[in-house]
Amino acid sequence: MVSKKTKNSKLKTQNCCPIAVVVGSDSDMDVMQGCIDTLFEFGIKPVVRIISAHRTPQIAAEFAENAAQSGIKVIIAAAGMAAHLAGALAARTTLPVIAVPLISASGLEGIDALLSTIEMPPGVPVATMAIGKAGTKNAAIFAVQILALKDKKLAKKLAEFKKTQQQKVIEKDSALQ
Ligand code: C2R
Repeated sequence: MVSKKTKNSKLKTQNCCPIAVVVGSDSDMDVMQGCIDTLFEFGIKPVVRIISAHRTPQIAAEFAENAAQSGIKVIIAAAGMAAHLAGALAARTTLPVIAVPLISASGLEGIDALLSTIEMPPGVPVATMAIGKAGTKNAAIFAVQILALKDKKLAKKLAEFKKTQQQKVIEKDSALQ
């Protein structure tokens, strides 16, 4: 029998944290903070996990298999080097998976991560963003865009974000004239 407490905490999880940010290593956290900060700007506190398809394959599998049930709607996965994390998660869930290829201290400046992330076989798509910092921010915005399809408040925030972004460029251009 499910106790009232367990039932309530399950419900709580289901209602919170629609976005998960998964990194392959703690060494990815600095750059991925950009993604987390952008989500915060939209009022979203993500679930943040360090999980590796290579080093913790069992945990990666369990995370992906249980993600939808625990209320997650979009997974952002970021890794450097031979970045199989996003693909491995996508293999075990029907949730959309957004990937950010990262530049690792060793490796090939992110090209290694980009190619191992983007070249998914047909049937297991992964939405791959740009390498590094730009990709971390775009992953957050793209995830918000997915959620905004069913969330009018988020859709409004996205429209405001675009407007502000446009305004900033116009102001910089004016300052040059
Ligand atoms: P360490 O700094 O921990 O040695 O990791 C991580 O994302 C990191 O960029 C070096 C790099 O290895 C990456 N990594 C992967 C995976 N797990 C860790 N690409 C994976 O499962 O794909």
